[in-house]
Amino acid sequence: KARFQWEDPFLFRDQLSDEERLIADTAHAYCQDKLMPRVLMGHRHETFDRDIFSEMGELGFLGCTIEGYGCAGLSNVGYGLIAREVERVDSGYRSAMSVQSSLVMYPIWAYGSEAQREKYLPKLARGEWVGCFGLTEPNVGSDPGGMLTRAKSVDGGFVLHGAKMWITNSPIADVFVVWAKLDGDKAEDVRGFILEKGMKGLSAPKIEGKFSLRASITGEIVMDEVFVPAENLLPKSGGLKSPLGCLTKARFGIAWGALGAAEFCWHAARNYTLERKQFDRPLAANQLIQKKLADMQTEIALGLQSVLRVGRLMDEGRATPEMVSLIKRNSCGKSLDIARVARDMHGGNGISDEYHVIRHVLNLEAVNTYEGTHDVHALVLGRAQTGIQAFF
Ligand code: TGC
Ligand code: FAD
Repeated sequence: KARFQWEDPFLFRDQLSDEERLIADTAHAYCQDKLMPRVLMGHRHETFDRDIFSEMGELGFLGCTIEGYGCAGLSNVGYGLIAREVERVDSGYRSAMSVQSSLVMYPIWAYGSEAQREKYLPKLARGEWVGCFGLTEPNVGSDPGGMLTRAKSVDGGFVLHGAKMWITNSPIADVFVVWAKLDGDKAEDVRGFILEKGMKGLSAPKIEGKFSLRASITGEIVMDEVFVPAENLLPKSGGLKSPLGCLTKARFGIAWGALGAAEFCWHAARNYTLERKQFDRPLAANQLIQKKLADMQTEIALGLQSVLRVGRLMDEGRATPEMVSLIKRNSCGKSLDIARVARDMHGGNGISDEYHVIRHVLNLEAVNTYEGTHDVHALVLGRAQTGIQAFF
């Protein structure tokens, strides 16, 4: 007789291959043994442990879908499973990993020359170098086509001038994938450049005082007439579709990751309300509490089916950016709701970082905003079904 598994209602794990289950278990063990013990202090004191990159590199987590160049060559589902386990601990650690993988290694692999791939990918895969991705600017967020950063052609290369804002990993980055407009003001003029730490005129000050993703380091990228040699242009980049193509990869990982954070909050709420007694009985004995747990279980179970489906389609080359907008938006919005409700179910203890739920609430606020806000993805989906552009 089939038995209902409350923690895995649709037998999600059964839908994975043996290799995928091994990936998930390996990632789970690393995250619980090595990341979980660091996160409380990392979040409380706003510090990021640089060793995490080397550890993730050793396990093959970085750029894991790339074949060759020292990368693991996993499926997109494999990448999603890792993101889910990392974000079960903290969205900031998943951020650090997804930027390196999807926003730095992917564009170098997809738009770079063979020489660039060989120079950068193995070191990024080992976590020997840290990368960051500069698209957003102080005055340009949801509308990256309006970027002000310019690249001017000069003898032997380009001179880049401008500023990027809210850049994950930038203060500790060795490699900067930066998007700028070359020779014009149209979206078609957008090109990708690889900058390196130490280039004259390049700096990356840390942004202090974040109340979200505190265990991940975020900064600016300031480019004051930075000379970038011609060989550092990503030769196959061209147009806004190049950075947006990277975002599709990263958003896919976020869609998986956010559900990992939600799962943590759901399990924490269940455990807490089973143990805590008020009015002489466990909180979990109340109908209101059970309804909240049922809602969490439902959204997470449905969400996992959706990310797995899009992952399989991506592995078959049949996924579209709109599918990824749908799951990014759904996972982030639902996970944020779940984390907020779980925080409430913990009562006063819910605001203590020792219970971890408030940290997930704070993190998911940023996760719901970056890589395309919840509403921007609604507009993407609205445009796709009505044919009407509602951004402007
Ligand atoms: P639009 O006309 O829609 O598109 C321009 C060209 O790009 C193509 N395209 C895509 N290609 C691949 N993937 C996607 N997701 C794509 N979306 C669009 C499109 O087909 C077109 O190609 P072509 O050949 O016709 O030129 O462009 P638009 O200017 O109307 O903008 C649309 C919009 C608003 C959806 C887009 O600009 C957008 O996504 N805005 C949100 C910005 C964003 O997500 N920024 C993220 C910055 S990075 C970040 O947050 C990292 S946090 C990571 C972490 O720490 O984990
Ligand atoms: P805005 O675009 O100013 O949006 C503000 C509000 O207006 C939002 O609610 C939005 O939904 C709404 N809005 C915007 N346009 C419309 C419209 N047409 N119709 C209706 N509503 C609209 N960027 C990078 O390039 N690299 C990184 O590594 C990176 N890391 C990040 C890390 C963190 C912690 C954070 C917070 C951000 C990061 N970002 C990064 C930037 C992120 O992608 C942007 O914050 C995001 O795209 C939103 O842009 P914005 O903040 O300028 O908001």
